[in-house]
Amino acid sequence: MARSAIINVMVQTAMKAGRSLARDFGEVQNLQVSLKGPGDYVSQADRKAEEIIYQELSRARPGYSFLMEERGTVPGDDDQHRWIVDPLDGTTNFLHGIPIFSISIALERQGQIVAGVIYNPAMDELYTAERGGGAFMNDRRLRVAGRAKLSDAVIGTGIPHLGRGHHGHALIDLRNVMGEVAGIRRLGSAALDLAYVAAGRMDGFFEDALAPWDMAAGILMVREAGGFASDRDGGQEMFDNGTIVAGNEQMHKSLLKTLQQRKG
Ligand code: 2AM
Ligand code: CA
Repeated sequence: MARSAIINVMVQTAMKAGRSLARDFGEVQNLQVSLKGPGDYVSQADRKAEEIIYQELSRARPGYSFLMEERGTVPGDDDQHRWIVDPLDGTTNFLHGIPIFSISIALERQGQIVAGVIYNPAMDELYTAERGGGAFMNDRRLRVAGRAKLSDAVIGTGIPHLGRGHHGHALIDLRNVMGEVAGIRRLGSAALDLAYVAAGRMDGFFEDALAPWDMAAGILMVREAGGFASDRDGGQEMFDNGTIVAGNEQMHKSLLKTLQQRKG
């Protein structure tokens, strides 16, 4: 399958940062757990990956602005284009030697996500999507799962990082959804959760308190695989309110309805 120039740039970048993460992940698995633990080491791995991505993308497309997890906003001369980057999504998994983490890179043009790449270096799974061009995993075309009933569905979610004792809302959502579905999965990388929905591995996904870099590439991935993604009110303010609900058309609708049982 021929990839477009922009997807090529994003793939090369994600693979390069992925090699760096994979090396550091190997080390994490070998690290003696010292008093400090591998935490500092992991934030270094994170920053190193972000630096690679920043350098590669700035060189390939000078002037584009950035929104990155570690650096935050980096303005550019080109006000039409913005990279939205998470250099390491699934940090807690990475820290614990669990191979479920990813690099997420999205490109926004005039406020619209037009390309997305999500790469899990530990499993060597590369997800790509371009607006209007479909979604792929390692060049295989992706399609969201076809299940229509919530009772048959495996649904992914995440527990928002709000600190101990602040999970009341998440627990209510979880109870409401668990009452209706076949199973719940909690992977720990929102970008990969969305890629898994695109790949039909999970029938849907919902989470609150996410940042744009956790979901930008994944939203496009789901849509280009024929699915739907919105905020929990059914609107398109995911980046503003940090909520997301995704799945095939029926699943997305049913999940929205189930989540509406919690008001406020
Ligand atoms: P991260 O690994 O890049 O931090 C898991 O439910 C999802 O929540 C992951 O995508 C994770 O991204 C994200 N997340 C958001 N805020 C977080 C925080 N403060 N600590 C850890 N994960 C966070
Ligand atoms: Ca993240």
